[in-house]
Amino acid sequence: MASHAQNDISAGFLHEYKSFATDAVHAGSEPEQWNSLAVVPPISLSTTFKQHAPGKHAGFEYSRSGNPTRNCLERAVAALDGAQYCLAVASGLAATMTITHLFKSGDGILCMNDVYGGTNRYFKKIVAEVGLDVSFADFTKLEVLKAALKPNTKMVWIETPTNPTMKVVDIQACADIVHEHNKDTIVVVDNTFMSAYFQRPLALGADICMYSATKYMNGHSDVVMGLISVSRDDLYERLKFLQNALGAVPSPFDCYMCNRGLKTLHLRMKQHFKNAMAAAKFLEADPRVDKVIFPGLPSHPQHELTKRQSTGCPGMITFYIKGKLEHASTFLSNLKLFALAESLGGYESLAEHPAIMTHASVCEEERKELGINDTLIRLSVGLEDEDDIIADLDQALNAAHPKK
Ligand code: P1T
Repeated sequence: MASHAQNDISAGFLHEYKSFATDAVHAGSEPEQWNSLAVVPPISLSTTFKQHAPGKHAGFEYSRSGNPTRNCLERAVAALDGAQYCLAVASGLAATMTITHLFKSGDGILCMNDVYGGTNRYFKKIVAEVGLDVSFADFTKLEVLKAALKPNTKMVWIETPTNPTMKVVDIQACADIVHEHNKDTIVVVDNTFMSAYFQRPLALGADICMYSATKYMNGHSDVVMGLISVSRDDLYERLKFLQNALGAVPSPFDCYMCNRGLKTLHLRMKQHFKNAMAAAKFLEADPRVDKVIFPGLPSHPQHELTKRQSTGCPGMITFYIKGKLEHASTFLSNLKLFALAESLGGYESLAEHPAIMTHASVCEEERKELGINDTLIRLSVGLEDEDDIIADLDQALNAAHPKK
């Protein structure tokens, strides 16, 4: 794929996926699907659908198994992921749960060692307890992944960039290794941080791409949802069965909202990238900061890989503030524009303390190993003016480290 011109922050990254903006605006929302020719998909609240004769219906029976508004969203996301199919579920964790129900007791699940705290908790405290063989490894080292694969490994779970330490995993290289080990082992990529705009895991050899759509895909911090994209017919059929049989489905209203959010995904992500790049450069040059981790910076250990497999970077930055917990706390308590809150990927800037907040459920020893310590701060850089974002970071750093 071609690269961008050198003066653009996207220089060297993959080129934007073809017709992405057009698909974001139109895919799944064709007016011709409605008798009314509604240009904006209606919110279809009916839980049930009339049948002409038993088993003879117009495509919908009962809203858990299928809903017209959900159908619009699912078709839109499939187009944006370059996938054949998508399934919407009630949350990111509901997507993780639905996918994990493809497997049974005794099957092996191998997960990237740094993942969202709730994913770690689900695999360790629920999946492992019901007899699946759960293990974790650092996939940034391909030889570690290779050594960790076992004869019973049925699913490999990649998150990239990882939450919160922003490690970047080579999706294509991992998929090749896993499928060489066993072509039937399912490679899943949690694409929450990147969104469909910046990364297409299915094109890089993954079998399933999933999201917490609560983040960038919806983008407005007003919906909790999960999405699962897939192109293999057999996997889709089984996951569709599970979507209905497990029942963790989203409401039609939330589907409408998420679909609405998708219309501007490309515009939002470009601005997140621009603002985050400016904030990351500011933090990296600041003596009150020990280290900045942002895959868009040349200092990131997998910067070149990020450019090879992504079209850009989202608004996620983590950094280590100089000092101790009290400095991180003072910084976070003094932010004015950034809200101190969990979650990410909305239009508004958020900041949080992973060790105390999003990753509190990860055991202390593991957190230490991963670098989730008292001075680690995670930012979700929003869509405000770049100068205001930087001014807020600067004044909060001043509060933590007053000039003598
Ligand atoms: O919150 P939910 O929609 O269930 O999604 C879970 C989830 C899955 N994967 C990733 C990479 C995530 O970041 C999350 C949720 N994360 C947060 C709430 C957070 O603040 O990191």
